[in-house]
Amino acid sequence: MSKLPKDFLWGGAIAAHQAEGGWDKDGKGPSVADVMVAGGVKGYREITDTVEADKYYPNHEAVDFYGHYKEDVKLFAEMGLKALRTSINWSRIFPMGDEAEPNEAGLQFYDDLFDELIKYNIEPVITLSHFEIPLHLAKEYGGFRNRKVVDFFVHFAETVFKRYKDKVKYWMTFNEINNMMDYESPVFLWTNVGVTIEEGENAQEVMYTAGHHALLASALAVKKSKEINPDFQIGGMVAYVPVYPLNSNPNNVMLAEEVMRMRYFFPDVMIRGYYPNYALKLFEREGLNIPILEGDEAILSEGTIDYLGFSYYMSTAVDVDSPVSDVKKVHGSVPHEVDNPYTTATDWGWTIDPVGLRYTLNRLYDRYQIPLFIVENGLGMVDTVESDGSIHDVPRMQYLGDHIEEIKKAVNEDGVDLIGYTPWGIIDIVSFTTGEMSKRYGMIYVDRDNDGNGSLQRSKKDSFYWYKKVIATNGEDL
Ligand code: BGP
Repeated sequence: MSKLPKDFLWGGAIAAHQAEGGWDKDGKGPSVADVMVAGGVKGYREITDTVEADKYYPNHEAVDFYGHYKEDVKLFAEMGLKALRTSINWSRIFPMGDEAEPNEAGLQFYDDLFDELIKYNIEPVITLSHFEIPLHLAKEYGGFRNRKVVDFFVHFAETVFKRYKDKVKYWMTFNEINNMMDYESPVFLWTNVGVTIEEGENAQEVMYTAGHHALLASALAVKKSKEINPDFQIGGMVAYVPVYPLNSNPNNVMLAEEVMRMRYFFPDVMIRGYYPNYALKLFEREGLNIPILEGDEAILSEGTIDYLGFSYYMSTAVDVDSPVSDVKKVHGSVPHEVDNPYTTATDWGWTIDPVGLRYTLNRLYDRYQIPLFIVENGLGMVDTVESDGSIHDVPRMQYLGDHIEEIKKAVNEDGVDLIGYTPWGIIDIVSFTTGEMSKRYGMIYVDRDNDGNGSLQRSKKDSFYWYKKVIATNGEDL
């Protein structure tokens, strides 16, 4: 079987708020992530709107990538990474979010990080907003429900595009921009667009309003980027959880298609440059008053993205004959969601479905015909440190190997145009949904527990050596 392209970007992914720590260091302001306490083992974390002295906030120190980045980048280079995906912590650059002038110390940190990566020929792949909106923008402006925040985002984007125009080629605007469509789970609206729903508000209308403003912000940032460096590649990023009909009942096939709009709506607008009819019909049917102003359509059509990044962890299934479940499954409340008897699941209930990744690559490439980038995929699991310090994370290597096999089929047999693969949590970091450290994704172990105890010492898991070999053989030796 033919190999993956020789310039395939094998990498790893983290996010500022889950890795850096230094939450208030060198002028950084609080972000929406800094007021989220842990949710307890396998529990969804709660959001508060301030930092309370007697509570533990996992993201405040995280795994101190802020202080350890040189050591960590050296380890990434030893693995042979060709790319590292991370985010620029917005509130490190603009502590309140609405300032005119940026925080130079924040800009300097990312200059130093990118220089370290480039020293080892590791391509930075940078997300502008990975759940790190300045807390001030959320509390004082209401986040992206307020159109003013569009301008603050574009100012942030322009500032970092100009500062790093010769160091960063690949960018993404909003991480998992579609998470907000699960607006019944406060954590997703809060982290995606800094929005909370007030008593008596129409949550769907607020969500689509904030979503429209985020789409405008993304499009304006894309257009601005090309004025700064026409070689920039600006992507969007969506959480993609394919929805299967449980059986061949045509009503299940149609239900799955309708639920898939939770994955398609945002990329449809970001790639095609206009609202799909199914959304306009929904607004009309539900009487949603979305502030799409004169000139917005031109903004959207002139700021379409160059590639689509996406996260893939799991798939799910629906059956119209099962009750409409109001139990929140992960990554999106799906009506009539049922377990798929043909897939297994992780200890956190995320289904394990490698074939679903090939299916996803085909669905997205057929729909959009633009380059794709798998910027998150991985297995959250509990790792055991043996008495000799070794960590035999066989399930993680199995999971990743099975998914890479499907990636190779999608590229070599189906002809999907795929830029690269950056498995999530290349180093152990704080879980986004639960705030735990025990839900580990990394190939590098970090001595840190759910309560913030530990030396932060890094050590290599078996998967560190395994992935090094995978990259060296361009995915041939799994
Ligand atoms: C995605 C986020 C990532 C990451 C991942 C794993 O939704 O984009 O930030 O956290 O989920 O989720 P968790 O860390 O909760 O296991």
